[in-house]
Amino acid sequence: MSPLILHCADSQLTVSPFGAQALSWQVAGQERLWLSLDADLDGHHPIRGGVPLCFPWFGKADQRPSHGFARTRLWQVAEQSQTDDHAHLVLSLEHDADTEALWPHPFRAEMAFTLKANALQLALTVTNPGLAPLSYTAALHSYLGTDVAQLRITELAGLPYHDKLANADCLFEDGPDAALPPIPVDAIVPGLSNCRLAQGNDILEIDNQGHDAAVIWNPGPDHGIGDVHFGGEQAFICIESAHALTPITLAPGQRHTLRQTLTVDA
Ligand code: TA6
Repeated sequence: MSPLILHCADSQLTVSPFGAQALSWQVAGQERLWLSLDADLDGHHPIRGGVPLCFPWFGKADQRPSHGFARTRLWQVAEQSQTDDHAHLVLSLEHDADTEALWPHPFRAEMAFTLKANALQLALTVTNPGLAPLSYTAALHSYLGTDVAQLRITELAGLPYHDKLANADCLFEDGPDAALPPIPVDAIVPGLSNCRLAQGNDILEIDNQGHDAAVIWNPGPDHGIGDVHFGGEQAFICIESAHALTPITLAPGQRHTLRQTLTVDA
């Protein structure tokens, strides 16, 4: 279960087959993802940080694991290739007796990672191999490294969102002094496709596709989450490409791809 490492030019991606989870993405030596110092890497529990996959459901579910089982399953290598301008890896997961005990549906999931010199493309494709419709929700739950004290995602200004903390529909503040987002935050933002994390001249572009919402999450300092190391919440914001508002329903043989592309502006 050793991590898989991809290289392209000056960038490096580390992926855990457990959960098909990106753990580290470095561009010119600078880490772009956040991984908790207290992350549990024993291959039994969700790994806190990187890009966990939420599938076949997003969020909590009675008696079943939060965010589904994809992040706690061992995925298989389905494809691996390398050219001058990108490295490509596809991991796959199919239904079996264990997944059917939690979710009685046939499925095939493929998680593709494409690493370019200054970009990382993430794509979760789910195919319905069965004879009945298949419905699911999903997210690419990216933990992006940032200094929360300086964080300001201007694309959120004035947008409507569902506040999971308050269980209320709200609007993000607008205006020059708006805290965007206020921390702690657990916001489902319908339709948001593009935003950027900017710190001085350093800009990370986030582009979501095949989603119905972006989810913005940071638990704030009083989180009490055992595997977020002390003070760790100051160094990340989750910006997720999610299909969380309504389920995706696939007819037999149909497939859907949920994407997120992260680009470091040169
Ligand atoms: O995507 C935001 C969220 O669903 C939050 O509600 C929060 O609980 C977070 O994910 C982390 O969930 P986890 O199950 O990984 O602790």
